[in-house]
Amino acid sequence: MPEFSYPKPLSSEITPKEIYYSRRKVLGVGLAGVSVAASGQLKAAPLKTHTGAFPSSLDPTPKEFATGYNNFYEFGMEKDDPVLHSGDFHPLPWTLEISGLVNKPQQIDVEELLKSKEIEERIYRMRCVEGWSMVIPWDGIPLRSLLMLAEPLSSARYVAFESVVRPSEMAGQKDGISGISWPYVEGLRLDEAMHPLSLLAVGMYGDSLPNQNGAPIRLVVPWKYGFKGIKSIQRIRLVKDMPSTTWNKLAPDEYGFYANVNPKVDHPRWSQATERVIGSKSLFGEKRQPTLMFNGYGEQVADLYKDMDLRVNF
Ligand SMILES: Nc1nc2c(c(=O)[nH]1)N[C@H]1C(S)=C(S)[C@@H](COP(=O)(O)O)O[C@H]1N2
Ligand SMILES: [Mo]
Repeated sequence: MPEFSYPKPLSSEITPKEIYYSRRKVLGVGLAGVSVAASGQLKAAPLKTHTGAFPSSLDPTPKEFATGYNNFYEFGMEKDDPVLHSGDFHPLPWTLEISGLVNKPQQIDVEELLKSKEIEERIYRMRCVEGWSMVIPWDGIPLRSLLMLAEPLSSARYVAFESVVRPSEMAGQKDGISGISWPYVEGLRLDEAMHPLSLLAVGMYGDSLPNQNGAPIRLVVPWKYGFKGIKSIQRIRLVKDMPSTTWNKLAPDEYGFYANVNPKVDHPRWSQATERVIGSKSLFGEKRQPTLMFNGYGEQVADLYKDMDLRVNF
């Protein structure tokens, strides 16, 4: 049992791809099998979505990759564990709590939120710290809209997020193998959380979120590594001090609080200069492309960090 595992660079990084895929049967025949086996749990419901403030011409990753190749350690540590083992998870009804340093604490009924006319589509790049990427069309509500409802106090400086704890429905919370102490927790500085790009997604590809992607509501912060995008959120608290975060607790020298995508700051065990494009094909197999500073969102977010040394605050 590994003491802690994440970004062990996954077997997919260290074994030749062909072997990895045939072993896990993630792709090809295996993937088709997965979608059939899992179709019972997807129960995707179409959402009313409109193109919002940030239209994009990026080409989305084929849906079967975005919903079949996942990190969601509550359901296991392999990329196909979430799609294979999240079928017993029941995301609705769901109450999202917003509390802490606010004037008006909120209990948000996510079933109601799913009917909201404010749901917009955001096609975002998604870069995992493990060195792979996708482009995902999310449907959601800007995080700032919900935070504003709660009216943060001036003493609030950070936002702390907590995922659900349900060992009876989440095998990875029962077996203890990952070494994570549940709930999975994440955090943002308040100005990052209020940035218009920060999204609470309730859907993807025009339908409600599949369990494996963080149903019924998850965070998406496109200029940061994927692990900041905490799934199946139950509680959001406005706080004074920097909250602790799951991967930072496990390996503080490898995963910082900020986790901004940065091709010039390598992970201690691998380079962050390029990324595997999941679901892509070239003559030579999967494509690799250069990783962009702030994952390509520098124009919108660089100002948030103008006085910071990004090597120290990685
Ligand atoms: N609760 C929870 N949230 C999580 C994770 C997790 O294991 N548990 N994994 C993170 C990581 S490492 C990534 S890359 C993204 C993956 O999101 P996706 O599977 O929807 O692509 O979810 C993040 N959110
Ligand atoms: Mo990740």
